[in-house]
Amino acid sequence: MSGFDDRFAPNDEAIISELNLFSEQTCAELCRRIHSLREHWVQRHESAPFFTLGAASYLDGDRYDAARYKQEMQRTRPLLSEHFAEIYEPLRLAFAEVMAAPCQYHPDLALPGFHVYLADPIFERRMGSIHIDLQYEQTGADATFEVDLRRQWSLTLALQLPRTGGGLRVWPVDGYVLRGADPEQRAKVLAAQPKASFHPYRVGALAVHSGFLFHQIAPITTLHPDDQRITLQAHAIWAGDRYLMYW
Ligand SMILES: O=C(O)CCC(=O)C(=O)O
Ligand SMILES: [Fe+2]
Repeated sequence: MSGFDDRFAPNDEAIISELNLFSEQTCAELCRRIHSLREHWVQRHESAPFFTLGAASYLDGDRYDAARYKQEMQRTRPLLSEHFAEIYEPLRLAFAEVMAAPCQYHPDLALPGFHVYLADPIFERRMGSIHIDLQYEQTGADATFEVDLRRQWSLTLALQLPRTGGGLRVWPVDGYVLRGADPEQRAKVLAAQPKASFHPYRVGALAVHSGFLFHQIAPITTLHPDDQRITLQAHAIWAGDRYLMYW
């Protein structure tokens, strides 16, 4: 195998890799389009302005409701395909090229979609949990494909970032081996580790990581009233002879 897989195996020190994919102009246009579809956003926080556009296995998946991921996928797929057709092919092809392996979308898995955070003081404190990415287990597709759970990648492409920037906090702890541990034990291991490092995103660049190191969306340093954090979100998992790309 070549490319990313060699250099960014789980536990590798090189945590996040970056690939320039879209121009700032394209990203701005994509954000305008995302806003024009606002009636289709789903609010994911009880009060704060955190939304998604598209079906997300970690939010709509099996863990909550076996039918919801499918329903949300069916509701949003035509919308995403129609309005974002030009991003899915470049994303898939770029990933396939760096991985030197085929990659496909599949009708049983949701297309990559979007996280949208609008300005709110709460996001200076916290924007998301400390977690690892085990999304695939929530898709309900595990019976359909034979996948290698350990060979997966998490992809984020920033389309718009807060004025003070945005990115990911990453702890050098492989959470996969701790996935069965109780929260107390996990917290103990995390507390014993060095501080998280901060990995800034750049607008238009695709950030790729294994998803297995504990990570968390970095809070906004200083909020500005017009701040927005809009990202394209995807995961890829190895299915024997190709990667499946989904959300
Ligand atoms: O938005 C991001 O920067 C990453 C979000 C994330 O970690 C996830 O959705 O699993
Ligand atoms: Fe994640």
